[in-house]
Parts: sequence; C-alpha cells; structure tokens
Amino acid sequence: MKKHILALSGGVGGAKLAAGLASVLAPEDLTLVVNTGDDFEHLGLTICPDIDSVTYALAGLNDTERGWGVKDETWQAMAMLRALGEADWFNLGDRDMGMHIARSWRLRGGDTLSAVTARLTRELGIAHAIVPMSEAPVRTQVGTAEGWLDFQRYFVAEQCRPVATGVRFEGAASAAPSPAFAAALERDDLGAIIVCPSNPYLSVDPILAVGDVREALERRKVSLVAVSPLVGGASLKGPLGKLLGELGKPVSNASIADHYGDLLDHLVIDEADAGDAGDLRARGLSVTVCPTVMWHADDRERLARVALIAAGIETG
Ligand code: FO1
Repeated sequence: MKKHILALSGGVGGAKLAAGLASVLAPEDLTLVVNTGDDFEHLGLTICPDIDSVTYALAGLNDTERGWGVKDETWQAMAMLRALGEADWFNLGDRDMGMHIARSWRLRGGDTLSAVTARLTRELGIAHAIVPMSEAPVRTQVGTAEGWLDFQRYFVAEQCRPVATGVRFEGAASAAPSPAFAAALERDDLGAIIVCPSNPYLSVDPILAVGDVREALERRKVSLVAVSPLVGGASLKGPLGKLLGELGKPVSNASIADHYGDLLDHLVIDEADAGDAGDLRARGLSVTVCPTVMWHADDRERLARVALIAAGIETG
C-alpha cells in the first residue's frame, strides 16, 4: 500500500527539505504542516513567514541568497513606506507584499488560514498541500531581560541580540490543529513523520505545542525521522547555536535528540558531525550520517530520499 507522509516544517532550512519531499512524492502522498508561531500583523497585513518560505520554495520563487522572501525582488513599496514615516524594521519586498495583501484580503473576507493558503499555493501552481499548523493564532515569544518579545521583534528588529531566557507559544494550548493536520495525524495509511531541519525550539516546538499534537505524535505507530539543523556543531543560519548556549545546552546533536526525546526514532545528521553518531546510537537512536546542506535542487531531493529511506519508505 502507498503510504502518506506528514512533514513538519519551519521556514528557511525546513522549506528546502519540504521542497525536496515535494519533488520525490506525489501531491496525494504528502502533507506539509508549517509553523505559524512566527506570524504577526504588520502595517495592517497578516504576515506568515514560514508558510511563505515553504510556498516560495515549492513554487521556485524563493530567494536563496537572502533565505527568505521572493527572488529578483524590488523594494519600491518599502521606500515609499519609509518616506511616509511608517515602520521600516521589517522588510517587505514588492512581490512578497502582493502575497501579504492577497492573504490579508481573503482572511478579512472570512476565509480560514487553511483555505487562504490552499488558494494562494494553488494559484502559484503548487499541487502539494501546504497547511498551517492551526487556524487559530499562536504567537511565539522569546523571554529576555526586558520581558517577553514577540518573535519578529526578537528575530528581525533586535537581530536575536537579547539573551534568551525562555520561549513560549501564546495561544497554543487552546488551539486545535488545522483540519488537514488533524486528518493527516489520523490517517490509516500514514507511513512516516518527517521533521524538517528547522529550529527545534523556535520553529518545531510551536507545532508540537498546538492542542494535543504532542500526545497524538506520542501515540503514533510510524517512525518519526528528524533532520538535524546543525552542521559542524553550529547552526547553518539563524539563532539556534546562540539560543542553545543561552538555554544552557551544548550546541550539539545530543541537545537536538534530548529535545525531541521519546518522539524521535531516527536522526539524520550532517557528515561534519559524524563524530556524534556513536553517542546517539548508544542511547538507542537510529542515525544516518550524510551531507545535509542543501545548495541545489538535487541536494534537496537527495536529502528527502535519505529521510524517507530512514523512515522505511520506498521512494522509487
Ligand atoms: N528576516 C529578516 O532578517 N529581516 C527582514 O526584514 C525580514 C522580512 C521578512 C518579510 C517576509 C517574510 O516572509 C520573511 C521575512 N524575514 C525577514 C524572515 C523571517 O523573519 C524568518 O524567516 C522567519 O520568521 C524565521 O523562520
């Protein structure tokens, strides 16, 4: 029987593997659930950075240099906003802004975030299901000496400079998984759960914190395979290394494995961290060591196949 794959993703790194999975799996065989804890309202627009990173990656529109937003972007609207004295700490490209306007318009018309995302991705020619983790707003906040900062304030405005004392997900406990996420978790033909190489604390945890998602995953009958976001004992991009240090944890795959705990069956780690494999295996984990940096489409596809094989899924 053909198996269905549920993948959990944040932005940037996760989006690359999401695109790899979409290149090796048929649309009906994959549900991509995306973190919405980074979402916020800005200048009257609803911004969903991780949904957009996954969408742009699957549509081939992503800017690979910057890591977020649309390639070949222009910034005229931003220049006008600046001239008008409006907030300019969060950069909205002209093409990207079209996405935020369309989303905000449809949400204001009463559509759910799932329906809006389905519509926007379909219009961009994406056949695979990209679904938000929940319809309800969940907001990631980072604890600092000055109090709790909303995620984009911490990440973009403050450039992750404040020392983090904790992370919380406002609204997660009372939120329900989106209908497509809940349905994927319950599928009889669910074959594996793949956790993309996103920040476990900032990008994957919000998904696990939604309603009873963690309990549903604990009850799973299939393998959960995570691809580590660490390369050579450091985060490739983003604040994971800094955050781990501030939370008093070593910047190593042992911390990733500890963090996912019993949820994790198999960890895919980078060849630069091959030295971690022995200790990880000694604690009962299955481990695959391979190149995990995804520069090009063939890297994304190869890593997707590695993750699926680790989960016991034939990729043809
Ligand atoms: N990241 C930045 O570092 N600076 C920005 O000005 C910025 C703008 C932005 C606009 C739209 C979008 O979808 C993403 C954007 N990001 C920006 C990235 C975003 O903050 C992060 O990718 C995620 O929230 C973390 O996964």
